[in-house]
Amino acid sequence: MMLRSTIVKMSLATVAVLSFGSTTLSADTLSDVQKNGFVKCGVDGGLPGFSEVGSDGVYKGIDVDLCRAVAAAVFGDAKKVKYVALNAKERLTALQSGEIDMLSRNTTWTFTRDASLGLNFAGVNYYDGQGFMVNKKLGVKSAKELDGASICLQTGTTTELNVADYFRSNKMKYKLVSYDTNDQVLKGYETGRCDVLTSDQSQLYGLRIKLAKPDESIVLPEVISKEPLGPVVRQGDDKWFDIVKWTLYGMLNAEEAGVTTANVDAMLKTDNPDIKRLLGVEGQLGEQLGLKKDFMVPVLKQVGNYGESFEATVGVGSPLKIARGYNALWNKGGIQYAPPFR
Ligand SMILES: N[C@@H](CCC(=O)N[C@@H](CS)C(=O)NCC(=O)O)C(=O)O
Repeated sequence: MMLRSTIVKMSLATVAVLSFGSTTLSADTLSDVQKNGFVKCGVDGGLPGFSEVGSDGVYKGIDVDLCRAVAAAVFGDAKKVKYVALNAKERLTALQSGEIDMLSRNTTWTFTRDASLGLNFAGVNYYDGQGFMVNKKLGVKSAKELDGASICLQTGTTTELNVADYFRSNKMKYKLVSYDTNDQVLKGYETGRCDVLTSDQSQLYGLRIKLAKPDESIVLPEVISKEPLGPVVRQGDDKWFDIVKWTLYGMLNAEEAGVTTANVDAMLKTDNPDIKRLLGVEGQLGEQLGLKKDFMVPVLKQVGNYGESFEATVGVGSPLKIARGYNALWNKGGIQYAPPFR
C-alpha cells in the first residue's frame, strides 16, 4: 500500500509541471487561459484560407476558426484569442516553451512530431497532401517529368522531407532552393529562381492567387504525401488536450446532425437525443471537460459547424475554391469522422 501511494504521488507530481529548459510550465492550461482571459493561439500569419489578417484587420481562416471555437468553448466569446504568427521553423518550439496555448497552423501530424517533441495532435481539421506548381511555359504535365528541376520550398517542413523521398524513389535529381517564409518561397518562384514550387496542395491554390498572373501557373495532378493537418497542444495536460479535441469533434458532429449557426437556437428545443447532448440540453458532457454543459452553443453560434467554417474559409464559395474531397464527412464520401457525444 505504502509503495503504491508513493508511486501515485510521484506520478501526480510529474504531471503537475513540465520543464522545458529553464521555463517551468503549468500543466493546467485551462486555468492559465481563464486567468489570462484569452487563448494564445499560434497561427500562420499569411496563408489564404487558413490564417491571414483580413482587410478589416481581423484574423480569418479555417485554422483561425479553431482558435475562435476553443475561445468560444472556454469563454463563450470567440473573440478572446491572442494570435501569435509563427513560421514553420518556430511553431513547435513556441508551443513547447509555453509562448502559446495551442497551435493551429497547417501542421502535419507525423510520428516524430507526436512522439518525440512533448506534443499531442488533437485531431485533423484538414486532410491535405503535397503537390507541385509549375509555370505553364515549362510544358510539364506530370511530376514525373521534373527530373533536374530546381524546387522552391519552405524549410522546417514535411514538404522538404517528402521531396527528397519522392525524387529519390523516382530516381530523379533536383536542385533545392529553400526559404524560411512563404512570401520568400513565392517571390523565389515568381522571379524565376526555381522551376517548381512545392507545398501542401491546399496552399498551392492559396499561393497561386497571390501571384501577379495566377493563370500562368498550374498545379500538377500528383499528390505525393499524406498531410493530415491539425491542432497541436503540449503533452502532460490531458484536460486541455480534450478541450481542443472535443471542440473540433463538436463542430464535426454539429455538421453531421445539421446544427448550424442559423438554427442552433431552434435546435435547443429538438427531440433528437444526439443534438440534445451536443448542445448540453441533456447530460453534462461539457462539465466533464471543466467547461459549461452548453459549451458548444457559443461555438456554433459564433463560428459555425465544421462544414460552415470550411465553406466560408477555403470552400468552393471562397477565393480558394477547394472542393470538400477527403474533408467531406464520412457519410458524404469523405473521411472526416468524429467520435460521438455520449
Ligand atoms: N504541413 C507541412 C507544411 C507546413 C508549412 O509551413 N508550409 C509552408 C508552405 S510552403 C507554409 O505554410 N508557410 C506559410 C508561412 O510561413 O507563412 C508541415 O507541417 O510541415
